[in-house]
Amino acid sequence: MSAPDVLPAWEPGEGAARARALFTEAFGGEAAGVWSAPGRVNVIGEHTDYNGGLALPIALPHRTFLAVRPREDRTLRLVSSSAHGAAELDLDAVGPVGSPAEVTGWPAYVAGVAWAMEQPGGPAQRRRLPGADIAVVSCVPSGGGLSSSAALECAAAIAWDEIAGLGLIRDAPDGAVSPAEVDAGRAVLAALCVRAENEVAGAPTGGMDQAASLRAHPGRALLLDCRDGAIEHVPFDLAAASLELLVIDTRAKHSHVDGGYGQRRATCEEAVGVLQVRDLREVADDVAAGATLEAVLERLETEEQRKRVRHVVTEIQRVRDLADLLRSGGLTAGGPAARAALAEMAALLDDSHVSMRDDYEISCPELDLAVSAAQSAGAHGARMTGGGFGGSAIAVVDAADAARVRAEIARAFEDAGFARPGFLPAVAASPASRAEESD
Ligand code: GAF
Repeated sequence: MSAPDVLPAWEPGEGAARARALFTEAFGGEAAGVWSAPGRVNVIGEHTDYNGGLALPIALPHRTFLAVRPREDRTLRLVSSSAHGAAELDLDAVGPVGSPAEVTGWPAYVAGVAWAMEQPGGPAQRRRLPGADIAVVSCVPSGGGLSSSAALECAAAIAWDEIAGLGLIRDAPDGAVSPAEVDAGRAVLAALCVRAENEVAGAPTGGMDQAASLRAHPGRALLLDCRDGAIEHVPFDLAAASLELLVIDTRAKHSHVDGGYGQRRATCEEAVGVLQVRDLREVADDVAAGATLEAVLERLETEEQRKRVRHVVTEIQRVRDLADLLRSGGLTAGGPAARAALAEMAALLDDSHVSMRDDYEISCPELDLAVSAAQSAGAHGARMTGGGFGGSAIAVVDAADAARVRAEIARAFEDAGFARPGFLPAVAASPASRAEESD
């Protein structure tokens, strides 16, 4: 067997240089600037976002770069280095799914952001955005469950913010972890990107991915309260505990425009109606305060509702538990305390996978194999991550052992006759920003 496919993030400066080169080749002349946004990997808290719950993603070092030059008119010309190709559209002819101005395919993620910004109440409602020529390059695997769509939207959002002088992106004082006045503008842009994805691209997703891409902080996981949008940056430095977060792209493709994601969301909404609660977060909070989950489940009408609710409620608690563990610093305490913390983290990740496989029913053979092969190879916990039905899994491994674990997972995939998986070394990286030549 040849060496496993490791998919590193681009070197500093490489993404911006590639985007500028593609821009010049496609449009001639120079881009006015390059803006970039990361993909994300969720550490824990899956399908909790649209239930008002908690999630704990990190921004990946893998980013999407947009080289942009504003235009005098309202034309949007897009070119991508991937197989997605090129597109040209008119910003005055962009509308929601089902309208005569529906936009299909990947351009919807870029044009949709402009559309959302110009809607009533949006930051560009009065001063409409200029058209633009945009060249897109990315090292976020597409269809890998690592939010390549959110990276595209968020990079477009910060580019338009600066080009049109909307003033939502502000610099943080050096070293400060996302002061409220800086985060507020980013939260507004994240909400606009969600609107673009839901209404123009037609994917009924929650808001975790856009929050991670715009509001994350390096070296921290983003504890996101999806009910009120509050965030906390929780320390997430596995290297300090000689650990590594391995992301395994199973290469089983997924899409949230397909029905499975929307069906899960609809069943949660049904359950909310039956239970007469504001959202499933309310149930999770009641259970955390001492109510019995079984008693709640008995009130539901179908076994499907029971399984989906059990996943969401227990998953929200797992997010709380993992955030507590990370805050406690137990992983780096050394000796028995560190071993206990590691065992607790492993149990939370493993339980999360079982819950998604058996109760939420969003796993697939490739994801299950990635998880079981990682566990057999000695991982300290593994789970599928993201929306499911394909995409990626994560495993926490001893850093010194990462190459062996990758090889064992790759061998298991080969033995099963699956496509070769890709492996992404993941650390908690920076949120969306203007890309300097060194980024
Ligand atoms: C996808 C969605 F886009 C997110 O909003 C979230 O629901 C996730 O699946 C599951 O946790 O990434």
